[in-house]
Order: sequence, then C-alpha cells, then structure tokens
Amino acid sequence: MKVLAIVLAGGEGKRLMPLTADRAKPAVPFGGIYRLIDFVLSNLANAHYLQIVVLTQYKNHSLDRHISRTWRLSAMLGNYVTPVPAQQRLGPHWFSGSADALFQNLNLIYDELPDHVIVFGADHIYRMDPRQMVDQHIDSGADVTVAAIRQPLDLADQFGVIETDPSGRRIVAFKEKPKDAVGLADAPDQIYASMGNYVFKTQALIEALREDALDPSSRHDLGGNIIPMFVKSGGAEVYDFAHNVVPGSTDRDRGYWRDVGTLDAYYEANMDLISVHPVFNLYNDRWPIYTGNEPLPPAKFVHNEGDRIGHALESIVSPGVIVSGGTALRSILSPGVVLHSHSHVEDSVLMGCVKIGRGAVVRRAIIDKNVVIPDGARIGFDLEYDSKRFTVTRSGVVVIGKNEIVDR
Ligand code: ADQ
Repeated sequence: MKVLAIVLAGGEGKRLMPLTADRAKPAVPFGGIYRLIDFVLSNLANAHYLQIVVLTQYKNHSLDRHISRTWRLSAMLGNYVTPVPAQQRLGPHWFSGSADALFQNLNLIYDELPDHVIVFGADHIYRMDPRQMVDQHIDSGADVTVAAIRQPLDLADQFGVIETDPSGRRIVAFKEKPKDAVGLADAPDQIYASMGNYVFKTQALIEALREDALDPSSRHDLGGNIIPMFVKSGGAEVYDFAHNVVPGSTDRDRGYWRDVGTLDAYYEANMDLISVHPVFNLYNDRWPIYTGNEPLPPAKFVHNEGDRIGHALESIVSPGVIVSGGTALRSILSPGVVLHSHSHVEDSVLMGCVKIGRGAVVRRAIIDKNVVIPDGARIGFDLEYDSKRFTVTRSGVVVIGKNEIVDR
C-alpha cells in the first residue's frame, strides 16, 4: 500500500503576529529548540511515512532552510521531505486556499502514484501515530477520513465542526468555522472539531480537486469546500483522535493536541512543557520529536560578583544558554539566551539569542529572537505602557517581535 504525505505549511498565521512578521507560521520556534513543523514531520517519520512533500507559500525562507538543513532523509532509499513553494502567480490569486495549493501540485501525486494521500496541517503540537488513522481509512473504504477531537463549544468558530451519524463514524455535516454551532448531545459544551488532518483515496482526491478548480464560487479551501463535497456524496468518515495510542505515552499526555493559532494558545502550549509532570512530554524517546540546530556549547550557570548564583527552576534550558547571576523561573530559554546579573525572568518564553540586561525583570512575556532587554528594564508589569510599545495579548502576555529595539 503506497502512501504519499503532503504537509500544508503555507498558512499566513496573522493571529500570531508579530512572531509571523517575517516567517511562516510552521517555522515559528517552539519549546526552545523546535519549530512548529517538527511535530507533524516527526509524527510522519516515526510512522515510517517517508515520502513527504511540504507545500509552502507565505514568507517561506526560514521554513525552507529549516527543512532542507534538518529533514534530510535517506535519498538512496527513496525517502524525502521536499519543500515545494507556491507557484509565483501574479494578481489577487497569489495567496490561494489549501485546495488550490494541492491542485497546483497534482503533478507530485501523479509522480508517485500512491494509493492514499495523507494531507496534514503543519501548525499543531501533538503526538499521533498516523498509521492507526490510515488503517481505519483503508478498512472502512471511505473516500476521505478526517481526524477529529473534542473541543470547547466557544471555540467552534475556529474549527471545522463535524456531525456524525449515530454510528459515530460517517460524517453527515461539516461546517467550516460556524458562528452558530451547537454542542454535542452527550456534552453540550463541546463540539467535535476537525484537526485539519485528512487521509484521501488518491483517485477521489484528484477528482474532487479537479471539480473544485472549475467552480468559480469556491474559495478552494479543504475545510470550506472539499470536505463538504465528500460529505454530500456520503464518502467521508471521522477518525477519533481519542483512540490514537503512541508508544511511550502515558495517561497524562495521551490525547494532547494544541492548535497554536493565537498568541495566547502558543504561550499556553509552551507552558505545558515545563511542569514536573508535563502534559506534553518531550522526553518520550519511543516517539521522538526531531529537530536540528546549530552546534552550540552546553548551557552554563555561573556565579556573578560573588553574591548571586545564576539559576533556573521549572524551566527548559537549551544549549548555548548562559545564566550569569540571573534567575529564570517557569520559563523557556532557547539557544544562546543570556541572563545577566540580578536579572529575573518568570513565566516567559525567550527565543534564540535574547539577552536580558543586568537587573532587568521580565514577567509573562514572549520575546522573539535577538531582542536585547536593557539593564534595569521592566517588562510585563505596566501593561498599559507595554501595550504602547509591544503587542499585549488578551490574557496579558507581552510579545516583543524579532530584532525589536527595546528602550528602558
Ligand atoms: P485553518 O488552520 O484555519 O483551519 P487554513 O488556513 O486553510 O485553515 O490552514 C490549514 C493548513 O493549511 C495550515 O497548516 C496552513 O499552514 C496550510 N495552508 C493554508 N493555505 C495554504 C496554501 N495555499 N498552501 C499551503 N498550505 C496552506 C483548518 C481546517 C479546519 C480545522 C483546523 C484545525 O480548515 O477545518 O478545524 O484547520 O486547526
């Protein structure tokens, strides 16, 4: 049974601004050393789906570079992860929907002639064994199988919302981001949400994409147009993510899935990594999350001026970090971060090479690459002042964009 995997990585990620100001959403750094796209690619690689095409589009430079440097599978064995940038078409159609991206790249499917095509999104944090979904898809004979998970009703307008027949398997309605969703019969405050991960019979996918391409009223969107077409013809089934079991997982992290579509969700997903018993366990070596970084020296914690030892508690500390007389609490310190003496960082995500000046204090912040926080500065205390110079999220997290100059 031949399977081709296509990862959709062209989303603009407007709601993650400023983190997506000059990088595609799937290239946004996460958890110190990873990028968002590493999670889906690791799930596919661990399942031995090793022919993978990544469709890129928006600001794809750092994404392409990350994929081509890190995701180098054995070409001799016919394995690959290939980034494919969108066609540079002129005019208003340059940014097109996900179905159009697949249609434009049908040649990649013809080249491989797979029996089934996996189409997965690129911006979720989770572990999943996709073989279990593919097995169900093959057994049921469905044209398309859509992975689904229960989510709170008040988030319905961010998801494709699925209704099934009484068997719980056949999809009878699929509404993309509805404003008027109703809760499930057995849990009125929940909906059944599409995870944006699909498995298609190859021929059925090709026919649907061709039909959609001819429809001038279509937005050429998988969730908005293609899946509803399959629902109408009766060929769409649901795969319940709650049944997925990944080797090495525990009761605590089984079923974990985060859509990091907003800055607050991104912040919370980072914080999910750092408790003593994390709800997402990076240390499960039976289903590793792969990534690649520059070789850097080990992290070090040093004494400074004899009165204070640099330390970090309940934190993730990456290679190349120097904590020199400062303290970090419940934080993510990415490669090359430096905390100078008497500085204090808590409940924060510091991306690569952020420098925290002497005596500076940072609370509940996301600070993107290369930002220098000057000596004595205070971030996250006066949110009114912070919101004049930075982005402040609904829940009060201060976000400072890449390379931004910060005054005291
Ligand atoms: P969204 O994520 O809002 O909802 P979309 O913006 O189409 O839908 O993005 C889906 C995936 O496709 C993302 O990984 C994105 O990066 C990528 N993408 C979008 N346009 C692309 C293009 N032209 N080329 C390449 N890649 C592109 C989707 C589904 C919902 C589901 C949620 C789950 O539509 O039904 O509930 O995902 O998060």
